[in-house]
Amino acid sequence: MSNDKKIYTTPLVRKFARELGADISEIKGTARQGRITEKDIKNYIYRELRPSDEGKSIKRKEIKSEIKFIHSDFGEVEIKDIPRVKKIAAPFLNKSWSTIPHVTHHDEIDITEMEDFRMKLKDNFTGQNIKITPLVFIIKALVNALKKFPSFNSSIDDIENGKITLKKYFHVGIAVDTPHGLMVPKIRNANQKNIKDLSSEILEISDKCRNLKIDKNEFYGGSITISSLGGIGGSFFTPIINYPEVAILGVSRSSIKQIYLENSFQVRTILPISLSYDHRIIDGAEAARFCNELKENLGKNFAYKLAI
Ligand code: CAO
Repeated sequence: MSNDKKIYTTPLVRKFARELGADISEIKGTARQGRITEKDIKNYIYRELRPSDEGKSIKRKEIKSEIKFIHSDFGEVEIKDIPRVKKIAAPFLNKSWSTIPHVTHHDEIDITEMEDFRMKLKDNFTGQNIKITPLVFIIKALVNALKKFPSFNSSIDDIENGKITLKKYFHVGIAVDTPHGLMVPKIRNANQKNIKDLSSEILEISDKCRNLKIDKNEFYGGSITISSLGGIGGSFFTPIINYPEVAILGVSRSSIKQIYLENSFQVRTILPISLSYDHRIIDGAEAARFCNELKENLGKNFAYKLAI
């Protein structure tokens, strides 16, 4: 207790503070002449002893270095409900972030030829230009890479028994931004679909998500997830693995850059990617090789083959 501050209160309130383990010298009284009331003690406890995740109290000392104020102490605030979808997703994100040792590998892919090809795509019947986003090619490239690197298409939810589940299917999750929050429906058997099918399926599932028409079973049973911010912007980020998957591919917005290639500067279209992976099962070298494979699959020689 500090000696240089006179404390005005009743013995009963002092006892109340002692019982709750509150240091009365730290409490600001709100009654006349700064007198401390029982309500001041309660408010102080409310601020200092916030419930933990399990609903139990954390000891005051443990959180002393954390929040020492409430936001409304500093000005007007508004308390709103967190959207339902975000509330549902929160424990999954928590589990992933707190239990998976994430590493994110960043890389850049030269997609100049792929983009030329994509811009020239025409409908076979009408001859009209068709609009297919880079994401569709990325799905194709990713599936090809998964075939070569099966550990990226796995789950290790039975780690205690030392077991890994390798999936023989290719169900690619697509993170969809909706007004209700992020949703991750799956494109089932992406290996069996051509770019046109994939393109219309992305439109269909993202539309269903945005209109809350998607079946919740579509959120389960994935191989790997793509989180594409390419339509929005940015270069490089650290996507959180969609548990129980072991990797997620973050895609940012491509840009035109001058690159030194074959003894000269050339203008190329460069796609930034960020691959987060579970370091318990995937090593850094494997992640780098996986990204090299993606580069091959989206690079000069592969765009045409993948499109078929
Ligand atoms: N680089 C440059 N341009 C890109 C691009 C990229 N990597 N990816 C898409 N684009 C372009 C598209 O070609 C399209 O261009 P036009 O308007 O000229 O035709 C435009 O950006 C918009 O594309 P899109 O976002 O509508 O379509 P998509 O197939 O790329 O993505 C979907 C579909 C569902 C993934 C997307 O709408 C979406 O929701 N993205 C957000 C995902 C997200 O929030 N991730 C973060 C998760 S972690 O919190």
